[in-house]
Amino acid sequence: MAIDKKFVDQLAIVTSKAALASSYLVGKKDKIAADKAAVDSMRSDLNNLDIQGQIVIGEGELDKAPMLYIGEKLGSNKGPEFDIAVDPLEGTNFVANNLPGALSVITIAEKNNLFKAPETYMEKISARVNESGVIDLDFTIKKNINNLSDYLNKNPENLTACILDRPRHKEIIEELIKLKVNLKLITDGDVSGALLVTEDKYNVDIFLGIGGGPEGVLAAAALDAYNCNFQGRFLFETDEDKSRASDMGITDLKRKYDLNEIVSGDSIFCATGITSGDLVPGIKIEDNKFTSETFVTHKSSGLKKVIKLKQNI
Ligand code: VTB
Repeated sequence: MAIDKKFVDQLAIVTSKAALASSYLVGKKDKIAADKAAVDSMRSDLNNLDIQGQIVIGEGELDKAPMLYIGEKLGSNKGPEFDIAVDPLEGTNFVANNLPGALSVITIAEKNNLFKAPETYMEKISARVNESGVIDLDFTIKKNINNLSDYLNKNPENLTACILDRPRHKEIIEELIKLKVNLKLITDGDVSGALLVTEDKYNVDIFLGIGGGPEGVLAAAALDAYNCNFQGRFLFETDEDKSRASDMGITDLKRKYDLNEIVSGDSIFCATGITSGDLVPGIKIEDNKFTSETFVTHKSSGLKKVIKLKQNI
């Protein structure tokens, strides 16, 4: 069943207000306070919606996170049942250090349609490709680039790959340089990184590398609305990761998931800019009003746009 479009506007207000709350802490060098401001705002606003929501991706387990913990029920307990994934402040470093690209993010899907991702790393790949077999986590970097180059009818020299700038990506980055692919190295924020493949204007053809698993699930819903390809494979390294995975019912720890195994059915994605970044501009405050810009998608209605709102503080 389709999710009512009214929730797009309601959720864009929720992420806008969380972004505003966090924006007061831009440049204060305090990641925890910036995150807490966004979490508190998001939680109280989600509780005011007429939904029966449950957090499937949040701030962690109950013993570690007092709010927006996995399993927490949200909403007035009237209305449709939703799985909710949140990253109230995606890019805590960006807010703490007053750098571009911080977002406040929510994804919702109908109950039991969002993957309950553990908080581990995930190997990811995405591109604006509408058929399978072009990009694949099991292909070499060379094969992915050559396939994409054929598919998009662009030489590798004219392709741009976005990847988190981390030592763990040394080999991938060296291979991309060898293939003459242009790099877009990001210091953080791979929800935005993955979404830069959605439109030509962002000038990114492929996103790849290892980032957070929860961030992968959040981005998957928006990529689904754009009919982009995405694959993710969780990396369970420690014994604790492995036992958490089995508690969540994951038996094959090396399994590669396609987009529609991560998010299925209808979904809504909202990401409001806190500091201005590639995807959306940040919060602007003037007198007693604030302006927010939110990247939204709604799978069933085909909605994909940036919603600009001016609200009273
Ligand atoms: C990843 C990425 C996020 O933090 O989780 C990253 O998905 C942490 O990676 O978007 P490292 O452990 O390598 O620093 C973000 O960049 C921001 O939360």
